[in-house]
Amino acid sequence: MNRKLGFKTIRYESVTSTNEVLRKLAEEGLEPGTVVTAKVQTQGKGRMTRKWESPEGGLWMSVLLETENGFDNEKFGLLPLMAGSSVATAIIMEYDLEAGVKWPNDVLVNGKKVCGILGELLTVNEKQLAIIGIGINVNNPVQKGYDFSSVSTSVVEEFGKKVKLEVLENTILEELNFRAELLETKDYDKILEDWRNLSETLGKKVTIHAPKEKITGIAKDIDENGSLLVDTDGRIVKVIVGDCEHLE
Ligand code: BT5
Repeated sequence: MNRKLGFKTIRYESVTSTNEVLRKLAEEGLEPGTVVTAKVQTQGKGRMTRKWESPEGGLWMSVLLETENGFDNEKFGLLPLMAGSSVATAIIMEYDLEAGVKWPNDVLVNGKKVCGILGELLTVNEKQLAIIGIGINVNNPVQKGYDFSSVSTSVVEEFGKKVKLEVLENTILEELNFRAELLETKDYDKILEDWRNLSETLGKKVTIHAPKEKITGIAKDIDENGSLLVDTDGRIVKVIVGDCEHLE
């Protein structure tokens, strides 16, 4: 990694999506390590063309990541995991809240989704880059008024008062830099172990809503590429993509 993530930050009032803006800028030659933030996103993106609600008060940011020796495509699944661990750790450090990670791309506080992560790959001048999009409900309450309200939360609703977005952003970037170094040095085991320690999914009964099937069983572990290993009556099924529903 040539530059530290966050060595430069471009701040916008309002954009469609920080991931989209960062992708455009990256295609025009923006230096890896740059971060894009926006106060509001009008077309925030979730996975699989879903919408991500992004009103003022949340932390909406995207980070352009490059690895010196090229990014190993197989390890793409580690990006949301390392971003999730970074966010959960930052929330614990700053606010002492009960934060943890849910496979594959969520951060929970007190069991509810506070943050979603969207990792994307792109190639610029034959170089593989990755965009890590991080969306956190911070000073924007979400426990009323949305169709996802019953399963989501925000920092302000859990912590009881408004917090400074820059403080959270800086701590997340420090945490993300630490894990990006591990990615660079191919210290994948440490990335996995760190995620396991913060995991709220492992050991639970889950239903995975995969693109073509539904799988129910006990979430046993993650493999070396971040796929979830689910024990369905003694048979281990590997899940690469899907939504995970905690049943307990
Ligand atoms: C995610 O997708 O959780 C990835 C979200 C990534 C958002 C960041 S913000 C910065 C960057 N720029 C972008 O455009 N995106 C990234 P997924 O797991 O598919 O979850 C999407 C689902 O979460 C939606 O279908 C809703 O049900 C729910 N949802 C939408 N907005 C939410 C919010 N603000 N808080 C909690 N849940 C939300």
